[in-house]
Amino acid sequence: MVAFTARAHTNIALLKYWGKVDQQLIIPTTTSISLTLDEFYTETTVEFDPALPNDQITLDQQPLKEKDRHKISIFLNLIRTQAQINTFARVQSVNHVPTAAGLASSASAFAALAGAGSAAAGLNLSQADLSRLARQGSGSASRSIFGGFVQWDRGTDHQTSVAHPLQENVDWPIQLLTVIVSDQPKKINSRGGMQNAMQNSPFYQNWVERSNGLVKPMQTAINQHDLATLGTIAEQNALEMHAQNMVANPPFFYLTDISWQIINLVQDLRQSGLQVYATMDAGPNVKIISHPDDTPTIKSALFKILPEISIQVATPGPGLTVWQN
Ligand code: 2P0
Repeated sequence: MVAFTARAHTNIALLKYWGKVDQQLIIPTTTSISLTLDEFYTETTVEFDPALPNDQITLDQQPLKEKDRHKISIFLNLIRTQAQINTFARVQSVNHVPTAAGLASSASAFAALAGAGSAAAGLNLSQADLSRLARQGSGSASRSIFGGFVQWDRGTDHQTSVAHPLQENVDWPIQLLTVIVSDQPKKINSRGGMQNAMQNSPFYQNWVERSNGLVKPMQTAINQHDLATLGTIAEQNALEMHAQNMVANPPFFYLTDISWQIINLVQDLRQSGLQVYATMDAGPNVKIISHPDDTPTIKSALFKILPEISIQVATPGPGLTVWQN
């Protein structure tokens, strides 16, 4: 059969997804909003081949570990069922997400796999159907089908839990500076962390209501190119997500003392008049939402307190592209 390749970019949530109503289908408790990033992406080639005795999967030219291979095969089963085929696939994936950046690669990985896998199986899926498919691999992947600002509606079932673009071409100045605090694999993965917060934080339901209440204000900020409001809402939502983890049982923390130093610096810079806002995901790295013109000021302030720190600049990026090899 014919091989197809797909490229999908990572995204960073401005309103977070942090909990599932349905573990199997990955239906979230909240509607989330993200920005797809230009600099970081995954490219994946898939070919179904009747001669293969099992799925053969490599990431960056290395065979995958059994656990990860199993996860990909289960995802390929979704495609095989839909395409009514039972052949195994050769999957070659290359991550252009620097491991040191600690940026989520599961979003770009499953979005690219959905794109290349479905095309290689002969399916001609709409972007919405690709988002529904990618969601079942990893929730945040549903958003990486689209470029720019993207909203994943929590929905109530497989059909309604789907992402759509809010603003595909972002023609106003906004960027994310990722400050790399650690390149070590996280101790608590997102899947386990969000489950613990959901089941054990006494304030979880309140977080869900507050987060869903921020969807409209965030949409308005995006429509109005209002960096200050967008950043304020994103920072508040991120801190509230981390607060759920701190009060879970057992409590757990993704943020380290260095993360807090950076968050404090962001607040100080804001006091001095800069439009800078922090957002943090399931790890210690801090992403600074800012205006590109302020990069030199932010960098020099960061280097003053953390001379060794590494910083990656990321700008708004495109949605999924798929091509035949
Ligand atoms: C997000 N994160 O909205 C949130 C904020 C991390 C913190 O989506 O279990 O890898 O595979 O659906 O998508 C990371 O979680 O989790 C994530 P699964 P996923 O970006």
